[in-house]
Amino acid sequence: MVDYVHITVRAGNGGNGHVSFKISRGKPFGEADGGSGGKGGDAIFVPSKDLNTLAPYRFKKNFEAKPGGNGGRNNRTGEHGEDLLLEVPLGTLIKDKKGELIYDLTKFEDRILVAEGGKGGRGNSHLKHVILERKKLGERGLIRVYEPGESGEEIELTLELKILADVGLVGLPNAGKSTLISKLTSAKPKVADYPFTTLEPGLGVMHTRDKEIVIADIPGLIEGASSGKGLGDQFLRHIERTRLLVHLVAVDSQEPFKSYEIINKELSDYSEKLKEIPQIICLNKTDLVSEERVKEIEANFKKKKIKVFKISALAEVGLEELKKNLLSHFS
Ligand SMILES: Nc1nc2c(ncn2[C@@H]2O[C@H](COP(=O)(O)OP(=O)(O)O)[C@@H](O)[C@H]2O)c(=O)[nH]1
Ligand SMILES: [Mg+2]
Repeated sequence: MVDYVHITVRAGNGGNGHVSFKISRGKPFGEADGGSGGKGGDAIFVPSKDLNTLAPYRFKKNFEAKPGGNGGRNNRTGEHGEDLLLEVPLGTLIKDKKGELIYDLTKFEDRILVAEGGKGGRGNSHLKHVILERKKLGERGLIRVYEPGESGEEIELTLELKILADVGLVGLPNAGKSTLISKLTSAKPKVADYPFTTLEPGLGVMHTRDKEIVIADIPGLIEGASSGKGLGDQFLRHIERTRLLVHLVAVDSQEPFKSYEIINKELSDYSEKLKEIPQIICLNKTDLVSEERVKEIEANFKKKKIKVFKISALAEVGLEELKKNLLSHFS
């Protein structure tokens, strides 16, 4: 998954000022009437609802806004160069070359200007004082003065994605995370009977009457993930900013409680922050084992004073109660 890139962004140059003269009676040399250049386009970051990786920046590394148009005769000002809109997922951190944070895009309304377009140069109609000055100094004939446009700003940036979700979905591969997110939200992730089907965090939005809750499915967590094993460590940073974790444990596994502990160890090994996020524990796939077995597993959790929800994501059993509890964390 692409969630860390270096790019160079350049704003547009300003347009050049124009030199022209309007000939009229009594003005044998004409009157300066060249317009000024337009401002170069700005480079602006905007969050996009359609992106959840930085993939658009994987191969293309240089981005440039349009230059301003040159001034024209008849005092015509050049066109404003088109701004460059750089679309990134919500939760993108924009950092400078040294790694200093410039901005953290956390709202869809955010508009972050990172490089400003160059000012247009003045045309000769705006430089009459210069022409006069030079005439006074004895210059004869047509005096052709104009200013070139200023260069647009250029900046080297690092983009780093830390997905912004309200809820993170964790659990060993095959626990049923993709299945659950597809039932709770309108997301349509790949579901398969083998680990590592999902190679990027899946995002889904759960709609309620008055809220939208974003859920991120964090794939690839296995033992050792926090120290780089498997793919999970790449995804762990994406749940650092969630307020709640839904932790799925498949009851048809050999030792469900151990699966639970493995994930928690990876979370706390990765960061103190992850350890502190409240969890809703779900025993999933209850349709696959006997009721006695489910009770037995539940008892293991109870011994440690851990409340569990019993669900079957696939058969959609227990999901309403889970939803209700989940929502209570956000009211
Ligand atoms: N019987 C049963 N199978 C399930 C349930 N939830 C998920 N599965 C199956 O378990 C496999 C792995 O599910 P998936 O959602 O891809 O797990 P993930 O790796 O955690 O994303 C798939 O074959 C799912 O159909 C469930 O509640 N009951
Ligand atoms: Mg999955």
